[in-house]
Amino acid sequence: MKKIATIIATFVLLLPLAAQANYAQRKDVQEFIDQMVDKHDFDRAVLNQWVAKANRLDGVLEAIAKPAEKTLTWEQYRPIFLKKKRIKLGKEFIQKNRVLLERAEKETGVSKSIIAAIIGVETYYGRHKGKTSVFDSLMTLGFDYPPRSKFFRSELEHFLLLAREVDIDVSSIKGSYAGAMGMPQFISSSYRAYAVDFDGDGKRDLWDSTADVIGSVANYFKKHGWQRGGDVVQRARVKTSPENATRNKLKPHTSIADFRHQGVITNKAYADDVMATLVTLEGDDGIEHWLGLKNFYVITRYNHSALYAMAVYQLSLELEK
Ligand SMILES: [Ca+2]
Repeated sequence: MKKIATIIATFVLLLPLAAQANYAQRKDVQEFIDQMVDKHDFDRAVLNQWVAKANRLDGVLEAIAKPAEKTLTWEQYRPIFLKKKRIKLGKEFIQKNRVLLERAEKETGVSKSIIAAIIGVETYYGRHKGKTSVFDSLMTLGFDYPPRSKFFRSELEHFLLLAREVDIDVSSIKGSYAGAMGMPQFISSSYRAYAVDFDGDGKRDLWDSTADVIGSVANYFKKHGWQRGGDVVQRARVKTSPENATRNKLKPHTSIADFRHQGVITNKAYADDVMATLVTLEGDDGIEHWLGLKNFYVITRYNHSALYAMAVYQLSLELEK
């Protein structure tokens, strides 16, 4: 998603090394506070109290520097998510929540198994929602991680607004090292934009309402262009090395007809003008080629990684068996 990778928290041991950072004394922090007061009418004294207590989390800075999907091959990444236990629990999750999943599927076109697979990959179906203080991690990344400080300061702004909107306590909310929250690991901007109240209790609760989580994941995909019944990927054979096929670009950029001319063939026939991208992965049996279609791209809006999208898709297939 515009949401940051969160899955690595599931297999990287994150030591919550905390350091008092004196954020309240910093000019850039005070400028941020000015903005929250001027733009959103926050109470300056309350903001100052919060930032004075914020910790810089060195473990967060270490984790952000090496996300798993950037360092692992498909061969290493796949077994993490296609584990027997994750498949078994996913089938149970679908069984238990069938009515909700079917309603979401009917309303949005996003299949039960894809919704369940996302929740399974993100948090083991709600079992691992993250243990890092979201406020501390967003302060750390917003003010002590220059490469993405603009993005994380914006997420911090969204987080404070979200806390006010859904009435949660800023200091007690836990999430991933990158500030993703709840069963579906939505970052704050996504929570505000895409979370829905699917059980009709008047609240959007992605921590404890499985209904809201299911409705929100489906809504996220729908809003990002999910095509009902559309393919995600198709295995491809590559006769010669295609010249123009930029590998592992997430967005479909070349038509099926152009791929065919470049020697990229699939067993399934698609219309000539369907757009795709070529995904090349290092699998158990060597190099694998796949054509990624529109729905592949939509999955990568949740996490900008070809490996992530493949893992979600393949888990969804297992959940259908
Ligand atoms: Ca609700």
